[in-house]
Amino acid sequence: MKSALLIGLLLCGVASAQKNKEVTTKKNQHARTQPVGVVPGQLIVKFKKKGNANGIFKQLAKAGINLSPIRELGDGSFLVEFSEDSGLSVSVLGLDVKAGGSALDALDKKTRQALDKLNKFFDIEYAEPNYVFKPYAVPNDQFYSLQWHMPKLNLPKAWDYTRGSNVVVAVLDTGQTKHPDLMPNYVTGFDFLSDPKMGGDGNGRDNDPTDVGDGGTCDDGITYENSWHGTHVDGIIAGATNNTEGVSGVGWTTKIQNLRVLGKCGGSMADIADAIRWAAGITVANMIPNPNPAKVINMSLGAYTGIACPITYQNAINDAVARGVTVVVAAGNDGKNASGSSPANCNNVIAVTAVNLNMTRAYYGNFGANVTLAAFGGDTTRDDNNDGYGDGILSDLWSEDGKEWYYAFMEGTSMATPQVSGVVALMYALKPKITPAQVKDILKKSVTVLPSGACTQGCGAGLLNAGKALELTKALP
Ligand SMILES: [Ca+2]
Ligand SMILES: [Ca+2]
Ligand SMILES: [Ca+2]
Repeated sequence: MKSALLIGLLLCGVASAQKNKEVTTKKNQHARTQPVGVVPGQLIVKFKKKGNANGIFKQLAKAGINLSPIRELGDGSFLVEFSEDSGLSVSVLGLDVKAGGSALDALDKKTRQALDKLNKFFDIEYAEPNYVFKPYAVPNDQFYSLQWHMPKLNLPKAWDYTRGSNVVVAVLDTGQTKHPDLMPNYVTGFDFLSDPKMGGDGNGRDNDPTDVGDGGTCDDGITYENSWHGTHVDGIIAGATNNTEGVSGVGWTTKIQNLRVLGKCGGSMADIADAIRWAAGITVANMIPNPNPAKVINMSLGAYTGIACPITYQNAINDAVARGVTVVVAAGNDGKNASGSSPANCNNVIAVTAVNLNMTRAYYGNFGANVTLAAFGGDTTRDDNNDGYGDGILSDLWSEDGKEWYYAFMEGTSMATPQVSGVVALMYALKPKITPAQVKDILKKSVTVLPSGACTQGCGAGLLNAGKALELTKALP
């Protein structure tokens, strides 16, 4: 009998499972606006006296400030164009408004000086930039307001860059379900479980990645309930968004490829290694080629092995990364150093640990030098935001018997990892040629630094910052 390394789910439990119709329907947040830039080459100017605008434009020109009116606005001010020699220059996305600062502080020095000059001019009541206001893309999904992790990850800003463009994320997990808030974003997956006992679907590998449940009594003598773990992970990445139902995903049009590698009592590394390669579009023996190769692989799975990364894992991961695929893995829920947790301790991966709503390391989150960064895993025993629910991550789920779909808060590095995978998919959507090395570099550079003392044992570079990551991605050549 060959021994197989069994990989368990990094699942920390379900706190408050809610049935669809019974969840408190809080009002959605309204789209907020704030100045995010200015129209280049334009200002709004108001003169003190009405009726002599042409004369004042001429006087300004004599002083070296060439303004030409585009139109008069309703309050008697003028929208004007200025020529470059007037010393005014700003770009649309050039404003980096600091906390406590203003958009004016964020203008470049030359423009500030020119505005000051105009504002001191005797006949001018005021001159100001023509700000660009944009709605933060806030989706209309029913329970978006309970998804506290979304704004805290700066996702609305990321959605101003892209909401996805059909980038495929392969989710190596328990398989897919017919959850209505998820199905629109599926592409063809596969059932990689070669052991029919683990699969529970009467056969070995087949082309139906349906999650038939992973409950049962295992070698440890414990009887596990069906987890529907893959469904919850899928929803975090790409729950059908802006459809007025349920939750929102990190990517609005990101595609999910469910590769079923976890069944009853877990899944084997050999199956997982095959799934990693197939996801990346690499030929796998006795398998049809993947019709929709993925750019991102999400593995909210692992085990505390206490050993170095197994070679089988490392080789499969290396092959996928060599194909330009980014591999995102959970750091594990052992509350220990991730150096003993695989695949988090493999090279070439992005390993994700979990923090609470208050940005301190979650009690279960693995830590240490192998961790790349943190995202929100939450803690369902706390309610720091006083919304009446434990502070987990809200996503799609089913009742234990698989008969009723609903939405539920869960916690774990399993929930933090798909937040990173979802953002990585947005990065690929914006720059399809981005490399895994660039992805990792940008994720680390763009983090929100954790508060002092929040993770003394090491949560990597800090907390995932989606908006900043997309901004840096946009700036790539
Ligand atoms: Ca099967
Ligand atoms: Ca939805
Ligand atoms: Ca709460």
